[in-house]
Amino acid sequence: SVPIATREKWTKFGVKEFTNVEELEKVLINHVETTLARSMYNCDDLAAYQSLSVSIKDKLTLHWNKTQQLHTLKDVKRIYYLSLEFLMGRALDNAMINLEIKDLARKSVDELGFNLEDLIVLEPDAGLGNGGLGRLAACFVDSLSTRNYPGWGYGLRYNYGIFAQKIIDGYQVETPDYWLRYGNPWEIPRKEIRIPVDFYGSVTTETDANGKTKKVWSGGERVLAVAYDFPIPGYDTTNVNNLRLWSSEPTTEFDFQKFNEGDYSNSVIQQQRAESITAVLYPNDNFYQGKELRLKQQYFWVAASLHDIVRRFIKSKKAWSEFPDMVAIQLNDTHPTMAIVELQRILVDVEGLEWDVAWNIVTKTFGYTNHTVMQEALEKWPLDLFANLLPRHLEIIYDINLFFLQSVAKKFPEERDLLTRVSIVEESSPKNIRMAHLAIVGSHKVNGVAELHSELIKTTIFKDFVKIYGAEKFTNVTNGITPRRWLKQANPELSELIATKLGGYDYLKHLNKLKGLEKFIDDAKFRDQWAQVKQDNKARLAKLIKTLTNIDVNPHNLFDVQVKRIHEYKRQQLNIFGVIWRYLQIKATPAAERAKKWLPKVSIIGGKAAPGYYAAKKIIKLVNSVSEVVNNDPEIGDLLKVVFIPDYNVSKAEIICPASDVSEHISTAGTEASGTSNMKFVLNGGLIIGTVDGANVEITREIGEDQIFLFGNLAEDVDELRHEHSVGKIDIFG
Ligand code: 4GP
Repeated sequence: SVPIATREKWTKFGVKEFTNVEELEKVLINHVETTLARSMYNCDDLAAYQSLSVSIKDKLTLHWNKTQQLHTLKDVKRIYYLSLEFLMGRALDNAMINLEIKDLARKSVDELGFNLEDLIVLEPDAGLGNGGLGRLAACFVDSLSTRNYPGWGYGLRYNYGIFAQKIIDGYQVETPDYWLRYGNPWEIPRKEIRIPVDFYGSVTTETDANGKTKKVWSGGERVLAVAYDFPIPGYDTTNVNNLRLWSSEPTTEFDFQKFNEGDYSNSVIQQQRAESITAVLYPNDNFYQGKELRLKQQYFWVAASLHDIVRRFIKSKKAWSEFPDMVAIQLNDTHPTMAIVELQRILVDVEGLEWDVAWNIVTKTFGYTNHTVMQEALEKWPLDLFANLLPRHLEIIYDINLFFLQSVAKKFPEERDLLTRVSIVEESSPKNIRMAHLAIVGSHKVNGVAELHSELIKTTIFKDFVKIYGAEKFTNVTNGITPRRWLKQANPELSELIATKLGGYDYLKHLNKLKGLEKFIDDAKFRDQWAQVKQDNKARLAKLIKTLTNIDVNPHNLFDVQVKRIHEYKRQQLNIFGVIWRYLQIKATPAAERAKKWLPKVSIIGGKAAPGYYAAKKIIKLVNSVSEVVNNDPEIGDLLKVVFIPDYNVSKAEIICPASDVSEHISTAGTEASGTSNMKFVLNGGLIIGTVDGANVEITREIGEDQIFLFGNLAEDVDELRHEHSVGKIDIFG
């Protein structure tokens, strides 16, 4: 820090945050004229958006500084959420809402000649995630800040987020999402935080003066992890947490040998390889794809994050045994499982702790969240790939596995098959490292994401581990969503109406307060207002549909919505078969009776398919083909319309969720771990058509069975039914 004698000046001239319209106007103009080097003569909407964003980011940064100083001073335990995906969406509107300065900002930009709503929509979505898993991480960081937890997120700053989806001739076409094209006013580049991360190389054993042997990993390829911070504001608090995303850069060490050999361009190309690590997000949802670059991404991120976490701990000068009292690391799925191995490596190889002492610290530090029971999503890395990329880590995994299997053999001496089943190394050909097994063995708690799912993991994929560790290690933490984004921001009218009835916005932090609305059930005026809000939101969506697809839908007809990643298990095919059936039934009804018999309906489907997922892409094509036929059939008119919304993302979800009459959550029972859009739709006063799956179960318990349309088989019956189908016992066409 600066010399004590100078501090008076620092305090006196320290930046003051804006607190009123005029102060914000000054800050805005200042950023236009200096940061953006523009003026009143050439400030367009984009510049105004950027200037407003930087102005608000400045305010957040001041809060961020104070929060971090406070947490360091108080020496608090920190929770670190490691997630390869943060599907954040837009930041500006959310920041204004959480800081409760939206009206102030509106007035300021208005007085300077702009319209706030026009600026908000200029921000590209930060689409650094695929679907549920990534959006959950984004909701969690909002809640951690709002509830004043010292919580940091760690992820990757991909140059390209989830692809943009175009529909051409009914087919999905993927185009790159270069979301950083105009820079990103919401990030704080910390170019001075540069952490070296190594790959490949070899391991040697060294003996020190006392005869103690030590493993040394050296050689190979080195890249740098550079930090970019994203301040995460909480609602109704000045607590601002940090989301730290790593970007890969080449080291400045140049390969002089190559250079001297006259191979200058090749050595530059090699440096460029470093940048490719964080170039792009893998676009799979609920699916594992064993690419080396993906494993590199995982280790790069985990190594940089742990280095940061350990450095922060070391600064506190505490004993290593206190590490788990100061640090909790939550693994969002198995993607960050290498963190377990990396921490063990740091403690044993670098800090010189005994294996058992280190392992005790490691297992107390980590918790693992499972998000799916789908076999094709479980990560298994080929051993060869691992051995080549991370030779020392593989040795450590072998040791972890050895000690684990020894303990299992001791407890269950008669059960050799059990050892094969739970081993971290799968004895297949080629051999694989089972990341979920490693995550369970290295964590003190394992959780599922909804009641049913948390029960299922105990009886299916992790059954053997329940036998070994006991059921207490396996818990349930039902997913949630932030009501700030998904009600106040997405549906300002409804949120205001609720606030007038409940006497304020406290319910945005304590959703159970919504129960207070029950006493207005018979209040006719309130119900009319409620219905009017829904109507307005439907009109807003109808407008969006027109812009995106040129299809006219009547906002007075029933909106039936299914928006999520396209997946066979989520069963968009079931939905569209239902639409086809309805269409044929309408046509089979005598024209004069149609209007009486059929409720006019708009079927809305949206979602991305993984680029390599053939069946999912065919489903998209089918929906578009059905849409083409139905919407152009003059016999049908307004009775049925079918819409495929292209490029479904967070900002579109904010318009879609408030506008649904009914939404579909119809996965085969036992396959959707939780679902979170089901929560967004009910929170916005929509009804659900659903199967007894994921969080639908708990939603039903909250709202009552008569408030939800449940159908289909139960999870426990699905396997047998599937078997009966396969042996021809059930004739589906019978
Ligand atoms: C998703 C699950 O499919 C979804 O049910 C759950 O709500 C969400 O995680 C958050 O827990 N899983 C994935 C994935 O996105 O890639 O496994």
